[in-house]
Amino acid sequence: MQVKKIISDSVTKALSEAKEQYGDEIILLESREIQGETGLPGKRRVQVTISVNETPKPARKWVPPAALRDTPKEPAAAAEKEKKPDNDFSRMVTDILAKKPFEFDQEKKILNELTNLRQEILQITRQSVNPALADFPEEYSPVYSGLLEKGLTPDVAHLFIRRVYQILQSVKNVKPAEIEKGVRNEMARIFEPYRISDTAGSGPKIILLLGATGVGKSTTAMKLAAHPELYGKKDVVIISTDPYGPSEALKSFSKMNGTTIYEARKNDDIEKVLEKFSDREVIIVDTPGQSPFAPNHLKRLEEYIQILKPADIFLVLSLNTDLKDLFLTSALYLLLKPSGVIFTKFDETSQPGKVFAILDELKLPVVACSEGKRIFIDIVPGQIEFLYKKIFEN
Ligand SMILES: Nc1nc2c(ncn2[C@@H]2O[C@H](COP(=O)(O)OP(=O)(O)O)[C@@H](O)[C@H]2O)c(=O)[nH]1
Ligand SMILES: [Mg+2]
Repeated sequence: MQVKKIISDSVTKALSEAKEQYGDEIILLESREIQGETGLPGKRRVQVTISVNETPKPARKWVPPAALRDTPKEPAAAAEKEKKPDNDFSRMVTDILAKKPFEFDQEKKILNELTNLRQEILQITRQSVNPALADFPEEYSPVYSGLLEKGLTPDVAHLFIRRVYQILQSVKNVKPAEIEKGVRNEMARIFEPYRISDTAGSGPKIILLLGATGVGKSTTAMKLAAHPELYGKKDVVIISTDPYGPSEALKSFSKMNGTTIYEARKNDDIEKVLEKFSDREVIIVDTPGQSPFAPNHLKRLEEYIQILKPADIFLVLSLNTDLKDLFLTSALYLLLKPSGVIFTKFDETSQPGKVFAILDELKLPVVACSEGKRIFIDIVPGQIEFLYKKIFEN
């Protein structure tokens, strides 16, 4: 990414010029009025700072290393097997279960939860979209169908409607609004907002962000550091552990917001963090993007956890991900015992109701919900009202 500045008569004009020049992928980092740029006193001009995605270089065709080129060919079937990634998540979870020792109670509990989770995943996969409607009356069906359309899984939607029916069954001619109100109450029972604790006096509070590549961890780190109801009023340092160094977006955020960004690519650098920033209030550690299934990824993160002993570990989940993958990713990251969850990319899903299926499984409090790229705007602290809006209002 690169940072560019564009001057024009208005923010809208500057942004449309920017889009013309750099395409739709631009991110607005800052806008401000400037004076005197045209030499005409009093003429109002606006300068926008944007970050721009560099055009991706065309991928080079992969050529096997010389040493391998002349080796005799493997039988076709074996070669095919070698190539295929193991995507069978049931097998993957089984593998994790097999690898982890059952020595500690806590570990055991998590692994048992994983086993249950696996059953749940299988159930969801098998479930046809033909719900068992028989055990609530017809007038509940429109609300039930509405929930399915918004991405609630049939079992969670069914659970909500069943409970509402139990409460309202003595009411004659129950209105959709009453059913909806009941469903809202049920949603609030599953959705636990994370409470930001006071950090005063007890040394820096260390927060580690976990999540798959591209889910929005770095963006979330900035959003957490900027939002006044999250950590915006605290003295925050963001630790970038990305092997490629902090992104341009992080650097310009640092300039704009005054937040310190510290680069820690190796474990040695991580060890220095505690000493170097012992006087700060909050240290947000942005972990490197990698597939959660990559070998050693969890091990690496475990090392960070051992060194930093974070007070909080927040799992970042992007809602534009398929529900099965969300479950599987969450199952893996559960091994690192997260203490809260952050949902991103609400603006990129038509199925926000997925959140309830995940929360029903993870039982983690919601720290924040994110719905766009704009650091200072597109985040709200975990509040059920945000979900009500997404599900019941268009
Ligand atoms: N639409 C949308 N984009 C987001 C959101 N959060 C992050 N992004 C974008 O997703 C991309 C990857 O984000 P990044 O923070 O680098 O992900 P990371 O790999 O997890 O650190 C960037 O282009 C972000 O601007 C969000 O809530 N909505
Ligand atoms: Mg990142």
